[in-house]
Amino acid sequence: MTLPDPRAGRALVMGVVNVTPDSFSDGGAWFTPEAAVAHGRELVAQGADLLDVGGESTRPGAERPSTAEELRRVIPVVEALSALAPVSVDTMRAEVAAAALDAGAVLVNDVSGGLADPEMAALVAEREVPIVAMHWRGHSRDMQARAQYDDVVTDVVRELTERVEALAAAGVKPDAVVLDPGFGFAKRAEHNWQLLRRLDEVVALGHRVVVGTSRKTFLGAVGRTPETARPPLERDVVTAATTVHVARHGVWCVRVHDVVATVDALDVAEALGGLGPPGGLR
Ligand code: PMM
Repeated sequence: MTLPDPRAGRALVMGVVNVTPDSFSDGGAWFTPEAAVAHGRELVAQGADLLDVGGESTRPGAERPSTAEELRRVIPVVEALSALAPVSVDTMRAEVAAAALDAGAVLVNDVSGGLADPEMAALVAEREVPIVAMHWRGHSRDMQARAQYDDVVTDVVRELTERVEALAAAGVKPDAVVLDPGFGFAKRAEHNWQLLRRLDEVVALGHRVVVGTSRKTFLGAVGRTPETARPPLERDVVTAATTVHVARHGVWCVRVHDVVATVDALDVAEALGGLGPPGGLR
């Protein structure tokens, strides 16, 4: 399996397969390997272009699993799903990424952009695979304390640029670096909205861009009071509304839980006309 190229004006759909007992968005529903593989198969049938398999929950406040536990969760699922679709591995650990690449993964999705594990950049360079470098300021346990910005978009663009430079210094080619502004990671609601409004400034860096707004807390809250905020499983319609927006601003890929709603949203975005072909950005 290789990573697909999107057709002009259409973002790719990355379906989320969380093999975790405690993800905020789908709370352990696919925790056994059998359930995770069945879920991945269903997402592909619904139109996912690639599958993102992760074994560490990054919800605010989450504790980390051990490396052995993360490997145990992720590797059998990567192996099985790689026969069906291109797979990315959602991990901050080089050891897990290496084992997942051996098991068939074609993309490393590191929410820390190489910051959490000093071995990650060298691994990705050596294996010549693309890496998603997300904007990140520290582990989930206490990340919301780091949601301090002068201007969130300017600060995220600067910190992502520093990641690109650090990865390049380790030998990762610039066109192998996919950027992600990191919605919900060390960000309060207003920061996430600013990043959505000014997404063009991230796209203008000239890299492929992934966006992961799916079921995030700020979408639960939009238009509601704290008492009436939507729970995670009721956030797919508001997520799809953001998908129309980001797809029209030239993102390469959206990372989502609800593939059916996302394909619908991308049909609308495509009919409206995107602002640039995602495939042409590299
Ligand atoms: N969000 C989560 C996990 N992995 N990866 C990328 N590239 N971007 C994201 O925004 C992102 C991610 C957390 O969400 P989940 O618990 O629903 O998987």
